[in-house]
Formats: sequence, C-alpha cells, structure tokens
Amino acid sequence: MPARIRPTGFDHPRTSEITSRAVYAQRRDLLRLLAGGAAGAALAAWAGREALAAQALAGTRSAVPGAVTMEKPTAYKDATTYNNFYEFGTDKADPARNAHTLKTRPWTVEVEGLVNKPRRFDIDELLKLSPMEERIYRLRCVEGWSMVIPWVGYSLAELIKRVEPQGSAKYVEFVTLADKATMPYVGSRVLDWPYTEGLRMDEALHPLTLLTFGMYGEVLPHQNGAPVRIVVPWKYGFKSAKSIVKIRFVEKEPGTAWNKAARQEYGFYSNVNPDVDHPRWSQATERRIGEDGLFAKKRKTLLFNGYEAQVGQLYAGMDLKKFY
Ligand SMILES: Nc1nc2c(c(=O)[nH]1)N[C@H]1C(S)=C(S)[C@@H](COP(=O)(O)O)O[C@H]1N2
Ligand SMILES: [Mo]
Repeated sequence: MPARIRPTGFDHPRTSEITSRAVYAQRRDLLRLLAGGAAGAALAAWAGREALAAQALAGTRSAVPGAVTMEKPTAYKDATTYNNFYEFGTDKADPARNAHTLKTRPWTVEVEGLVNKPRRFDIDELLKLSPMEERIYRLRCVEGWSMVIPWVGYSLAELIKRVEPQGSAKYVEFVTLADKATMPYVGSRVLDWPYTEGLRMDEALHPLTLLTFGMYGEVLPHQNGAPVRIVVPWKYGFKSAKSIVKIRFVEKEPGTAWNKAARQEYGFYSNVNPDVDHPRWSQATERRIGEDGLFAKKRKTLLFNGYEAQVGQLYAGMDLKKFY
C-alpha cells in the first residue's frame, strides 16, 4: 500500500508507512543474523551487551489464538514517543525525553508470596526462560487512543508454572521500579509510588497475557517499560505495568495505582468496554495513533478490545458495569 499523501499543517511530522516498514524489516533481519551467529565482528561489537537479549528476541509469530492482529502496526516513532510512563513525567512526550536515565542492567525480578518456589530471577535468566514469540496486539488507553504494536515476549503463564502457585493464590500483583535517583517524577504526588497493578489468577494465566521484553523485533526502549513489562491486550493500557521488579502472588484483590488515585474512575478489572463510560468521558470510540489526520474517522471501541472470543468466558456471569 503506498504511503498516503497527508495534508500539511500538523503539529508534528509522521513517519511514512513505507519508511517505518522498511526500518522494521531491517531490524528483524539484523536480529535474525545475530541469532544465527552469522553476524560479523563489527556487528557483534555493535550489539555489545544487548546481544544476548537480541538473540532471545529473534522469535517467531505466536500461534496463540488471537495473538496476531492483521491490522497495520503503528509507526515505531509514534509507539516510542507517545507514551504514558508517569515515573518520567505526565506529558506524552516526557518518557521518550526523560527515560534515558533508567538503568536496565543489572535487573532482577523477585517472585514471591503464595508460591512453592519463590525465586529471584535475573533479567538474563528471564530472557531465556521460554522461547520468545511476536504478538501483534491492539493497545487501548483509557484516555481514548489506541495503537497496534508488535510485542516480543512469552506468556506470563510460562513463568507462573515454574514457581508453582499455591491453591490460596487468587491474584497476582505487579510492582514496578520506583527509583527517585533515575525517575524524576517518583516522589511527585500524581500517583502513589511504586506503580502497582494486578490481575486475577485466571487472567494472569491466560495465554494472551504477555511477559514482554521487546517490540518491533528489538529490546524494549526505556520509555516502553524496559527491561520487562506486562501487556494485557483486552484491558485498558494502564493494566500493562512497565519496568517490573516484583511479582507477588496473593489471596486478596490487590490495590492498583490508578484505583488508589481515583477509585470511582478506575476499577480493578478495567476491561476495555464501549458500554461502560469513564465517569468523565465516553469509551465508545477511539482514535488510532497515526491516523489522526483531518479526514481520519474515529474507530468504534470493541468489547474486550476485540479479544472477546479469547477472553469473554473469563467474565461469564459477571456484571461488567459493577466490576469495571
Ligand atoms: N510503571 C508504569 N507502567 C505503566 C504506566 C505508568 O505510568 N507507569 N502507564 C500505563 C498506561 S496508562 C499505558 S496506556 C501504557 C502505555 O504503554 P506504552 O507507552 O508502551 O504504549 O503503560 C502503562 N504502564
Ligand atoms: Mo493509559
């Protein structure tokens, strides 16, 4: 499909479809080279300490039902410069501008709570725990915009299996890094730090819930939650916690950052639902980032962000207006 000629006068330029696709293809080729050991010395030097991670990321397309949407991925530039990562500022451009200070090595993820095998994983162990796959998911923010992103990771269930949750473990809590030295907004009053999130155990075990290490065939850029984040495609974006340092198995529904900040506005479930409005705005439609030109139509938001066939049964019989 040729790049559409866009009317001028936008506040910022957009990467053309063709350019972003070519760049994306090149990155994937590079990763394949690295994985196949065919890379020359110069390339190996370039890869430096990212080499290990890159090898792990040369994954295949996922076979999990619903894991690969045919929709056009959002331009890499947009997906990495229009972010929510409040530890680095509240403006969409802040994370790309400020997250260079994040230190992603060394990094450990502590897995604790109601499990038979609590364990601290080094990030390099996590990268090798299970084969990586590419998932192309829609991401829908509660603010009314959406993107399509090719993520790289493996099902969170792979990690969960290995730590053997006990019968009493009903929820999983994710705790993210809160480091004042490297995250300028930690300490500010916008949120209660650290940013935490949670899932019910069956949601956490669902194969679509992705433990994510990369996007567009590369390791995650800092602003997208390096070195490891969760992506839950049928829930509003804020459920997908970035830069995770702790995964805790608990009996009671855990508190979550946005629920603590505004209880009436952000519930625990936060399933994408066009029929349940945010108290201050409708959730019936969304704006796809990269399509916000003069003639772009808003898209209709889909129940469970379009993943109803895969996840609808998790909520059978639940009143989704009450459990929002
Ligand atoms: N630690 C942390 N994780 C976070 C957030 C945050 O502020 N801090 N924002 C959330 C929100 S509101 C969204 S929409 C997604 C955005 O992910 P993206 O920037 O990779 O698109 O990250 C989520 N994860
Ligand atoms: Mo969001």
